Amino acid sequence: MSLAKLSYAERAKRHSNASARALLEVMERKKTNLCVSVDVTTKSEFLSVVDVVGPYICLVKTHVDIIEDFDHDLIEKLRELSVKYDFLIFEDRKFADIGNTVALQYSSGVHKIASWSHITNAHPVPGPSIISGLASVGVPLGRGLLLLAEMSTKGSLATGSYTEEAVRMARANKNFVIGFIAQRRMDGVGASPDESTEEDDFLILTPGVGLDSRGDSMGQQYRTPKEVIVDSGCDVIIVGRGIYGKGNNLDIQTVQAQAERYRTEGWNAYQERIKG
Ligand code: S5P
Repeated sequence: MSLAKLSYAERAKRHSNASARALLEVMERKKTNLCVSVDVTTKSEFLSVVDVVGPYICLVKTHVDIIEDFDHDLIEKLRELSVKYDFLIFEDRKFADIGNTVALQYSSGVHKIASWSHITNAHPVPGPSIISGLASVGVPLGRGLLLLAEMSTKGSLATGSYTEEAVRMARANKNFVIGFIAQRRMDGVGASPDESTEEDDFLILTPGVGLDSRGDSMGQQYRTPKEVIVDSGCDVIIVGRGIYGKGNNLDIQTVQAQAERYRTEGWNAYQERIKG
């Protein structure tokens, strides 16, 4: 049976990585495959968005380096909200350096990402050493890594053999690499004809999702939850501005209504996929 037909609950049992399992379990428990990307620049806006979208999401995606008044109290409050509303945390750090440097960037500095973020991501561009560098910090903490196998932007270079190589790197590191940031399922991608990939179960988290717009003026491209979940077989929809608008005039009631709307669209699409 194709993995895309299995329920999130069934897939949770196939994962030994604690973060992958926890994410699939929370998706099933809360009936949501919505991840909200909270790309706002102040602590108070950040916490008000998370507080209002909390009930509708499985995952909060952060860019902590854009928050002007970042401090560890913000992380404490985010952790409290993640317990209160039952969601996981994904710092979208997009690591891209040599193993030794990324291990330091992941564990140390102002943000100490590994200490609070269940999931993070990396560009495969440096090759497998980026995975071993990050794994030296993340594996002992039960963290999970996503590789950017594709991107949502116009003219992205992450295509063809680059994407295939990313999937091969993931297959060789399944204890830590739990899936991809990508635009479609990656089942069998880059495998040699005699290689069995049936045991693979990579999570596909997909940004570039919007119901009211097809893109922005800086190369972003949007598809609907149905296109992403049903047509392309992805697992989690990542939505930013579709939910909180431009961020400079947050209307909390609209944010809540949009989160509810995307949650419903994403979950209906998933049900159509597993039943269809
Ligand atoms: O290919 C990608 C990968 C990522 S992680 N395209 C993306 O847009 N992202 C991130 O998803 C991006 O950094 C941003 O935080 C979010 C999309 O935001 P939106 O406002 O366009 O929905």
